[in-house]
Amino acid sequence: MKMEKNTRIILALDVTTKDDALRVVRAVKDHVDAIKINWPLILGAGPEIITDLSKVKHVICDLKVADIPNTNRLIVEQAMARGASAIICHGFTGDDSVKACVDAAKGQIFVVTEMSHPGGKQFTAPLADKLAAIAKSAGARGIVAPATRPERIADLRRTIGDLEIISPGVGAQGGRASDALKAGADYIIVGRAIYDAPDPGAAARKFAEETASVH
Ligand code: NUP
Repeated sequence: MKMEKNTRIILALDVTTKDDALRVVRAVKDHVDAIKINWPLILGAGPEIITDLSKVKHVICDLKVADIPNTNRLIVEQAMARGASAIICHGFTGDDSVKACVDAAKGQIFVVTEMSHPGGKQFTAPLADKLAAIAKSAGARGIVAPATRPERIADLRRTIGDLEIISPGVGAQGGRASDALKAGADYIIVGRAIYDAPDPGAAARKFAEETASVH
């Protein structure tokens, strides 16, 4: 399934049961372009959840794949076979490991650069430009860059040219959707601020109004 670019919101669906996942997706599906799932949901609901959700939306598996090339290839092949449209991998493992992911996903890979949490400044920030350069040279689809530090989104954009930027850290981590988009993100990633809201549908609609106001 192709990833739309309407609201430019990717839901980070870090709930841990299938029931919760389907309840949130039902409420927000008209306001988000894709669903990103991570280990909490895959371990809680089982990997079949990838296939279930892929019938509703483009699914990005945030597996943060970080191994030797052969193991990376095996992981990515399994996720793609279950219906993932794209996978997130780490870049610190080196260009051969990233290339193995890119080949196995036919290009549909996002590489983590500088991470959005405070600890992301420790090790990932000093390497972020190199990680972005690896994404570009390996033929990845894009990078993950922090909405909590929008100025870094703009810096990393200079390294990657027209690759896509998906940006977590909006809401619960303190970043703002409009700042991330203005800095050059293609999509924002929002988790707790939507799925933990008393009315996830209304919360997603509110973010969609904000993203619509940024051109
Ligand atoms: O640097 C990163 N920061 C980050 O928060 C890279 C990520 N992949 N994420 C993920 O984005 C994180 O694992 C979670 O799934 C989501 C953010 O969720 P929230 O802070 O909006 O709840």
